[in-house]
Amino acid sequence: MDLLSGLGPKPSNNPDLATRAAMAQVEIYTTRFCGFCHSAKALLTRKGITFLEIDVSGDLQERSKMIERANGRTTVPQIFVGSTHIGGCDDLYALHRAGGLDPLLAAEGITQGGST
Ligand SMILES: N[C@@H](CCC(=O)N[C@@H](CS)C(=O)NCC(=O)O)C(=O)O
Repeated sequence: MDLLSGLGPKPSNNPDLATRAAMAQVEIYTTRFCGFCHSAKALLTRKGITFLEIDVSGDLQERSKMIERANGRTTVPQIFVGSTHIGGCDDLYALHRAGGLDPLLAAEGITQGGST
């Protein structure tokens, strides 16, 4: 007999997407073969920002959730920094060029380890 049966769900080292999203501070919705997604991820990586990537290529449910969270925007990527919706790749780079990304990361309590 399984000694753990009846004790509820077993702890998991592989949390589901909802749990990972709740833990993540930067989230980026992407599809495969998306140049804008690659560019956006490159900037985040260059800045040493850890992010959760949600690939919605074949996932209608997550894509619907993205559109809802992004106030109706349907293109990928859609990027969220903490509770703030940044928008797409162009928006991310524009924010960075305007000097607004670092203060936003700081305001959201997100640490970064890469170059600026
Ligand atoms: N200006 C947007 C352009 C994004 C864009 O056009 N993404 C393409 C994929 S690379 C897209 O979402 N196309 C429509 C679709 O796949 O539904 C940005 O910078 O994020």
